[in-house]
Amino acid sequence: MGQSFGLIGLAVMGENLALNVERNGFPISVYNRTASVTEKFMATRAQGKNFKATYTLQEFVESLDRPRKILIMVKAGGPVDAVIEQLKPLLNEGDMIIDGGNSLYTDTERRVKDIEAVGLRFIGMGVSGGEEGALNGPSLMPGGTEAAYREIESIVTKIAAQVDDGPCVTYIGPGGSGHYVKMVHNGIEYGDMQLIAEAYDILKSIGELSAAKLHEVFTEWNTTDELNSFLIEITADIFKKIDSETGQPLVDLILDAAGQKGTGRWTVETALELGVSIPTIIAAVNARIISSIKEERVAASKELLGPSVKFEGDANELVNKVRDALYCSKICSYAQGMALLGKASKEFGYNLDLGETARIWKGGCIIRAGFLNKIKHAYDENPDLPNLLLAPEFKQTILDRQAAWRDVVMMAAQFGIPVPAFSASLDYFDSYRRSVLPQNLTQAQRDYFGAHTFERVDKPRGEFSHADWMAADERTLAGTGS
Ligand code: NBP
Repeated sequence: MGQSFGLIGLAVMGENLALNVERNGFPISVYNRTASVTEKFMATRAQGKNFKATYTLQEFVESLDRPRKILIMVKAGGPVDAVIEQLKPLLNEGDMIIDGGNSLYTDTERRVKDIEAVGLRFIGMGVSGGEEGALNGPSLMPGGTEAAYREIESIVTKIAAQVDDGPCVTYIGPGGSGHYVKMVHNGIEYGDMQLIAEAYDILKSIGELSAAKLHEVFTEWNTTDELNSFLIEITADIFKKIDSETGQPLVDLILDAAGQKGTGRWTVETALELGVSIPTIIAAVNARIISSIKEERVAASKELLGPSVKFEGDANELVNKVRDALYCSKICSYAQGMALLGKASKEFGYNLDLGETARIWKGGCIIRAGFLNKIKHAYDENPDLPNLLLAPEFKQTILDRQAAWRDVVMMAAQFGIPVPAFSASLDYFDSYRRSVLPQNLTQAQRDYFGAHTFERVDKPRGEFSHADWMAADERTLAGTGS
């Protein structure tokens, strides 16, 4: 008997997932390109456990029971293709490769086709939860051929995070759907993080709340049904961390320049390609981009002065308004992410179950939150829901709190504090709820300069008109003047 599972790539994620698989009773072989990494792992965290270390891919493959199940956790992009190409000649029909990295979904589509064409099987599996999730139970988003998924179901349901209504894993759908859903999950994560950052900025820069007070506020928010979540919890923790060198709150010493890696940008790109509006997530990616030009901002801050206003309101009232604005904005952000998944599902034939998608994010992953129960419930009640804003769970809440949300966005503008994701969310809400938008004028301009034609409100949809905008007939303003 060989090992029932194999894992390639012993960096942060691979090492912790390997320990998780072993702890759940599956004998596992491991391989890493650089042998010293494997040696170190075996001498430390893997010591005394049911691991087989291998030092060539040949040895690795031969150590596994057939059909083989091999999880690769290497850097996304070229390294994944490199490992697949090296593995392919060593494998037998029916063997399965699972890519657990943050691969671009179009790469996964290609790999599923290429690999299945030679009689092997391939699963593209999004893994969320970072180091801690990988070790103790991540949220897993596997996509590919369903029969292939069923063969690893008993393993992935054990290693995933467990919540009240089951393990945080489900068969997502065909092709690159698992990585698509993981990408949008990360886009939503960008949105959540930016919204929290803006709430912090308003409370600190307008309300002048200290780190200790911010710790209290976020701790209290984390007890609420609406905001209770991993990200609010770690934010509360962050505010209480004191730097041992200086005695100051550590958060105040951290440089305000954030990076943005593949998945946030990819979410924006796919949304633009599919024509789905995700302004909050776009704002979150943009906010990181502008934060990264720190030196330029410091120079500009000396020349471009904003308003000089002093806050004279009640700090507790401000805290409550910001909480409401955060929650309303968060609903809008998820509405955008879920709308994107809905459109991709139709466009790419993924046949996604949006309620089940929300359920598997309830544990293990970075966006885990009590709030996801409401989303699951909304889709269980109406799988064809056009937008989360219309779900009974969210509609009344937003209507009840919109005044506070508007106050916060107005106040931020008065004080010169940027709140790109709060205001993008509010714009999304106002655009979605208005039956008339000014794009009649846009269409008129397009027809004027480019003869693009337009539809009319007094004629059936699909019937296109064109006007001769330059002709001065009696119906133009100039013609009706006298
Ligand atoms: P990294 O993304 O840093 O990748 C390092 C691993 O890739 C090492 O094992 C390295 O081997 C291996 N590797 C590289 Br680089 N090029 C290779 C090649 N040509 N052939 C074989 N192996 C190669 O690791 P990670 O942070 O553990 O992430 C793994 C995947 O999981 C990534 O796709 C990542 O985006 C995703 N992910 C990460 C997190 C997180 O919190 N870190 C969360 C969720 C998903 P070596 O030791 O020989 O250099």
